[in-house]
Amino acid sequence: MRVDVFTLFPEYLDGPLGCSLVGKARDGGLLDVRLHDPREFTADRHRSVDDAPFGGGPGMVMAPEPLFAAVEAADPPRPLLLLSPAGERFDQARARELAAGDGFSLVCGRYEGVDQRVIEHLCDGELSVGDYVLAGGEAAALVVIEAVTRLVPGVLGNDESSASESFTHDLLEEPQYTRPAEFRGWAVPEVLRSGDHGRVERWRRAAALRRTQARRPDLLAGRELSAEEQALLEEWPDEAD
Ligand code: JF5
Repeated sequence: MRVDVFTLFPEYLDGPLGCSLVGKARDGGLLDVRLHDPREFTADRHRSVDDAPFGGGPGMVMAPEPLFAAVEAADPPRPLLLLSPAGERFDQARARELAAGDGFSLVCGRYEGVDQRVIEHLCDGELSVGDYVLAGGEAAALVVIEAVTRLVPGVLGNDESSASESFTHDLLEEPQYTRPAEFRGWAVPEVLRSGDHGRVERWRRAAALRRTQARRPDLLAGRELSAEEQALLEEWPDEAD
């Protein structure tokens, strides 16, 4: 998987992209991340990457020339996506789509915005990681890269562990516990220590379902609970949290 990132602050991304799961995927040759700085494609004495908006108003707009030049020099994998609050929401389904290809690229917006011709004639689309405004697209790019990387085949030690997780079956995760069985008087649910694997699995599914109903009903909206799911909720009526 190749991921090219166009950013005025490559040093902002260097640290996080060298750590943890993403760093290991890069070291293992499963992920090839390339950072490109549009400032290196400026021609003027001041190396300007932004300019005042036509029509007036506060702030600066990222100019098209350095971004076009950086992208044309890199010939990056497509789709080329701009991170911006105006984009389509990035979610697990989008992460799966990007992980299924062999690469994609990200443009990190900065300042008050990006010249519209970059959006219309250079990028293939716009992605948002949520309804808030960041100082720039860099933190959003990290979100996208990490969510996609963990779905790349071979990246997780256990190929099942990403697939078996909640968002793949559109439920939240059930609560998790480890030792000790009792901590400061708070006991781990008895069923998890029962050794009855069938009962444990049913408890987990009931707990995931209850938690999703309580916290994220939007994830269940538009679908009926199956007869089996209704039976699970009746088997464990008190697992709401
Ligand atoms: C940005 C103009 C880009 O703020 C974001 C963002 C929020 N959700 N997803 C991305 O990106 C930076 C700010 C202003 C363009």
